[in-house]
Amino acid sequence: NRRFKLVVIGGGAGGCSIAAKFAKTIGPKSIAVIEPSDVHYYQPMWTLVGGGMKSLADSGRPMSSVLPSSIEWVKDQATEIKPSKHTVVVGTGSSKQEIQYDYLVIAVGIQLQYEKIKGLPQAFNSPGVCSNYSSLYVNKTLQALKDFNKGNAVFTFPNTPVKCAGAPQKILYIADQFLRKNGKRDNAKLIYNTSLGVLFGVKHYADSLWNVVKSRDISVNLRRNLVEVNARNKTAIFEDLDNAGKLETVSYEMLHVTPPMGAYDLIKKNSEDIPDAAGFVDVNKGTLQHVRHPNVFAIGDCANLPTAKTAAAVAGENGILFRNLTNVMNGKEPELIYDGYTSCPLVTGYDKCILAEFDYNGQPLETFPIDQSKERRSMFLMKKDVMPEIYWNLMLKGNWNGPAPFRKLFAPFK
Ligand code: FAD
Ligand code: UQ1
Repeated sequence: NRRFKLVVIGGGAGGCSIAAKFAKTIGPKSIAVIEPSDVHYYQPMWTLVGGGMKSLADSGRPMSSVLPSSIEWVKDQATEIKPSKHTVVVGTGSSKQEIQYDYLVIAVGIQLQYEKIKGLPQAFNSPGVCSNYSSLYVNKTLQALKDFNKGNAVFTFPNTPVKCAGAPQKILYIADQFLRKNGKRDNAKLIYNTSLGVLFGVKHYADSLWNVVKSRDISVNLRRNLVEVNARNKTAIFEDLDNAGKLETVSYEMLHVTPPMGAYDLIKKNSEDIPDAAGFVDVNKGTLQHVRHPNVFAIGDCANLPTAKTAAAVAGENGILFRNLTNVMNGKEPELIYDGYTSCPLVTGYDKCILAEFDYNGQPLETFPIDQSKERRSMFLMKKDVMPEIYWNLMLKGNWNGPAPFRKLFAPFK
């Protein structure tokens, strides 16, 4: 059995950046990161991979190259958290081991649940069915666009919490532009079926997106939830969430699936007293500290923070968690309060983007002194070329707490 001052579960956006911050203060030897994957993916790039603007290889780096050097990398899955014993169980069967912590940061992200839709994941073996949400299926998106001749291109949004709530419709707009460029748009009907009752949760941006939808001749159906994919006859079956039991069958030439998502069993089932009723880590919305276990914090998609789950939110949470946990390590109380900052670069084509940024109250919290609800090339270039640099070179090294300093800098020009 081994003991570390700080154990971090997950080496994704949140885990990696938090480990990097603490490596500089408490020293790398006091830190263990539990992470089974060989590759760390910058998932926000997958929207661009699906549209053929970047490659899957561009989005990944070896995990060993992004975790801070000299920390202990436990290359396995965490399978149980025992907060009363300050212990994380790692692995199963004969490879099972226990790791003890003084302080714990949970950063495991959110689980994709394709299997909750009848016919998936098997239908991914058939042409036309794709999903930007997984490294396994993202390359099928560009292929489906290239293969498209005529018919329906259908895009879905599930009836669960998701990460990056804008991504399901970014690929819709990219597909529209791809088909126009290739002279196939007249033969295509673009359909966006979303479980939500709105196009986007923040009205300021939803208004703009409705204009995009109208000007591009896209059909949007609200409150439609994908329940089955029948690859043999190329149909997708949706339930009408406002008419229980009513199903609609839509034939597709291309189908982009955003999978249902949910808390990992590690949190939901296998870690006593860690989850809330919905299965996410039960933390204080302001301090990110667990509401019952003061030496446990969570960051990112696995936390029950009522904001849109994004890497931008992780950036905003980063500095808050670091300061507050540092205080706790020093026998003090948490002091910084997270405002729910999150951002979603709503890519609407091959050269434009609406940069949504907002807080817990759904109030726009924009960085730049321009109207970000407009489609802009500058914001597209920011998303495509600047954000990856910020992510790899600053954020994962513990040096990016989100754009708040720039917002303050630009405030006088608003
Ligand atoms: P992740 O980065 O997903 O990392 C979780 C890590 O935990 C993984 O490495 C995983 O292997 C590990 N893990 C899981 N279970 C265990 C376990 N039991 N034990 C140990 N380790 C475990 N965000 C934006 O800000 N802007 C965007 O434009 C954007 N676009 C997106 C587009 C797509 C298609 C997708 C899929 C996501 C997008 N996001 C975007 C969201 C962003 O990628 C996530 O919100 C962000 O990665 C969350 O960070 P995280 O650390 O919580 O989880
Ligand atoms: C951001 O900070 C961030 O985290 C690294 C993202 O994730 C990829 C984003 O998409 C965005 C938009 C931000 C916010 C940054 C700026 C400069 C507005």
